[in-house]
Amino acid sequence: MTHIIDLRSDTVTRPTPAMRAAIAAAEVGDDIFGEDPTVNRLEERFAALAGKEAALFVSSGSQGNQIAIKCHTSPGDEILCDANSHMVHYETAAPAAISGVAIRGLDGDRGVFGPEAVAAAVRPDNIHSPRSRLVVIENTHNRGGGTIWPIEQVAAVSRIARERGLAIHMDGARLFNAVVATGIALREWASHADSVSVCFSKGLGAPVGSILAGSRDFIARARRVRKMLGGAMRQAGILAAAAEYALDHHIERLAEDHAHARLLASLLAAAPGLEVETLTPPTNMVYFRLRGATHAEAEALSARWRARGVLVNHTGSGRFRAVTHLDVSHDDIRVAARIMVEESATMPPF
Ligand code: TLP
Repeated sequence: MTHIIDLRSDTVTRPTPAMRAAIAAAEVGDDIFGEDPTVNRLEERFAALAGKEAALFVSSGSQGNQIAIKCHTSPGDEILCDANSHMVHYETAAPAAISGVAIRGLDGDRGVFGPEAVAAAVRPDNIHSPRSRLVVIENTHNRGGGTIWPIEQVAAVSRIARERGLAIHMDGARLFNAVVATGIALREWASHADSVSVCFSKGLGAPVGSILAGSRDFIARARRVRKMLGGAMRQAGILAAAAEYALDHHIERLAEDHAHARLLASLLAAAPGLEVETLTPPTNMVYFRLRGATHAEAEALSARWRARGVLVNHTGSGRFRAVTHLDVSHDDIRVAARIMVEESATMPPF
């Protein structure tokens, strides 16, 4: 059987035997009664790590973002975020559907925008305008290339947002990748935001779950919204145990994923037909294109890779994303790169 090397996302990891043992041993209770000791411990621990008063375990990164938006806004408000954000492209227009808010997409540089963009986008207090209410920072930035926001830029955006009376939410689905790559602590990143969400089910290798942190009052409201969305769970400790295991064992190793991404970028850059966007990817994502190819041609190449056991995400219009994670080894990266380069060489020049 072909050995599959799955680079479509860091969401594809499966729990390790040790993580499964932690899941099996988890002490549980009914979390809607507030009686799951493992969930309670995870929430307290994460709140402390993030320097916030409280935290809430949620089912997914999207749910964490949407709960945050609903708690920070009222219908008719507007939120500001980079135009290439996850919540713009991949959350099914949930801000409009769930919170009744509009999104104003800012023109960031690989997902990063500055205080001047926020200042220019904040609406005047005028009965014609939506009320600008929330700024969302995605860090690391997915479609931007796994980009890490410079911490000074986070601080500057946060400062202007607060001056203008806007709240700040950080979509930190992969914030631990930024922590490991920069050495800047989670609480420092989070200090510039009113709420922060982090995923356990991506590079950290847990099967399910994300967490949202903020003030005590914010999290009390978030708990109600989570219930409204059908996201309150019962013996969720079996999932929280995996998340706790990930906090204990899978953070430092993200550095390996980053090294693998750099290796992959350098190997792919050697192929004449492939155009790698960043030779030194900042975290665990490599974005590249098949030079001059149409969407259909890129799909054809992706099918050839798949036939040889290498799965890569074609994000559209000839742009590919390969993501490194816990389930791909150094050798896998070398094998995958060789197959990708060989197959791309069989494509006609476009
Ligand atoms: N991203 C997924 C896909 O949805 C694209 C991926 O494979 O990268 N914020 C960011 C920045 C994300 O990248 C994602 C997931 C989420 C939020 C949502 O997390 P989930 O999938 O748990 O809802």
